[in-house]
Amino acid sequence: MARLTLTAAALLGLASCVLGALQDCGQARYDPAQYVCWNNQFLCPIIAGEPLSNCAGACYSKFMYTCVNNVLTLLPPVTTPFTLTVSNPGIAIHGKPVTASGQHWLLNGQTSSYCPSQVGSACPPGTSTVIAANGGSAGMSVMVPGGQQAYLDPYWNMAYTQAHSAYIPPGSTTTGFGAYKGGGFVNLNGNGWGWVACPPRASGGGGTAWNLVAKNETNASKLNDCTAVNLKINAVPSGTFGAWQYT
Ligand SMILES: *[C@@H]1O[C@H](CO)[C@@H](O)[C@H](O)[C@H]1NC(C)=O
Ligand SMILES: CC(=O)N[C@H]1CO[C@H](CO)[C@@H](O)[C@@H]1O
Repeated sequence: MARLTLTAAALLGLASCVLGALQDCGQARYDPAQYVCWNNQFLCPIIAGEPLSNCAGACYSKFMYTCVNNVLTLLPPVTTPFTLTVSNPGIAIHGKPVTASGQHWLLNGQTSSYCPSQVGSACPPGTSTVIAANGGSAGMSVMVPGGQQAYLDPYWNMAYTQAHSAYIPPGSTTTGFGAYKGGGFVNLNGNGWGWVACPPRASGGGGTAWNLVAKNETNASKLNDCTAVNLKINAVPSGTFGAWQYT
């Protein structure tokens, strides 16, 4: 009997503890770890660490939209080159840069670039990864003739072409990227599953760089150890080149 009573008390304690974590939003109860309540009326989910904003009852991401006179409005396209930083306050690489290396965009890595000796001091520093976007496509902001196009490779990692080559593997995706002024770099392919950051593998030769993958319906279940992130656009002046070429 004493034992039963204890168990009941423990269960009650547990129940009130779980309920205690919930909060009220008007008539609804919600978990503040997963939702934000606007005006004690509207619930919006927290996605990639961003509590979505509310525009007259519609939830939106500030990486893509703004709210003008209660109308949800797409941010304008960014017209200058930009760098990107990871945004998700819940993970260690929040605020760290997207870095070009090995013909891929990595997160929190070292930018890899090359400057031919005959160009020498005319080369940009090559230490930061500068990107440019236009009309749904994107490329590296480089001086090398022909440029370096950016694309989603067949595994939905962000990649870029080698200098002096236009080769892109079959099955890659070269369009469908949104780059929003004051917002983010968004993958509009595959129904908006967004970007994920995958931590370095212990067996992957060390290093602090995380991998960037575009999530979609097919690969979502294989990306369980990865965390949703936004890529924040940091505009740089028109005409800024990040490197002669990225390697
Ligand atoms: C999702 O990504 C995988 C690569 O990870 C790709 O093979 C597949 O075609 C993509 N699915 C869609 C619907 O685009
Ligand atoms: C079906 C498919 O291509 N799945 C891929 C999803 O993404 C992970 C991580 O990059 C790959 O390992 C899977 O092969």
